[in-house]
This record gives sequence, C-alpha cells and structure tokens, in this order.
Amino acid sequence: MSERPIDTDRGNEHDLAVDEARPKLKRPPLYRVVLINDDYTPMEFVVSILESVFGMARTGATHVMLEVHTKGKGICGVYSYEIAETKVAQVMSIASQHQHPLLCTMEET
Ligand code: TYC
Repeated sequence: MSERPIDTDRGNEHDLAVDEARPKLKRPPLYRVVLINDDYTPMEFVVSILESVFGMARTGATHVMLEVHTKGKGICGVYSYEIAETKVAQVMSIASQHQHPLLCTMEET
C-alpha cells in the first residue's frame, strides 16, 4: 500500500508568509596580474617570464613586455584570487633568484 498524505491545510490568519530561500550567489571577483616597468630587468628576462609563468608565445610575450617598457605597466592575465596570487609569487621569486628588481602586482577588475 502506498498512500500519500492529503494536504488539508487551507491556511488562515495565523499562518506566516515564508519566502522561498533564494541563495544570494555572486561570481567570485577576478584579478589582473600586472607587470611594472623598471630600468634594470633585461627585456629577454621579462619575455621568458611571460612565456614560462603566463604561457604566452614568444610573439605575445614580446608584445606585452614592450607595452610594459613603453607605458610603465601591462597586464599579464586575469585570474581568480588564488591563481593571481600564485602567479605574482612565482614572478617575484624567479626575479629575486636572478637579483632583478622586477615588480608584479595584482588588482581587482
Ligand atoms: N625597461 C626594461 C629595460 O629597458 C625592460 C623591462 C620591461 C623591465 C618590462 C621590466 O616589467 C618590465 N631593460
């Protein structure tokens, strides 16, 4: 025997109005990873960083490096917080191992 309970509640003035729970979902913020120009880090080193850390081809890496060199800063990519943080740390670590003053930061989009 499979019986369903019959809903006999017609509601009255003591009932509470209950809104359906609607979870407030927000897309996680994104972050630009930005390279800063300086006078000392070799261009070739910056290009190799853009290839190895940001997966750019040599042509794209050269373009971004020249953008940073001429305009003062340039975007390496846009990522979630954790990925952006990791990329910044990788760049700063490789630069300091080679004693280059290269700076890399992240900014919310
Ligand atoms: N300005 C540097 C030079 O003339 C090259 C350079 C490019 C340095 C980009 C840093 O983020 C940078 N050797």
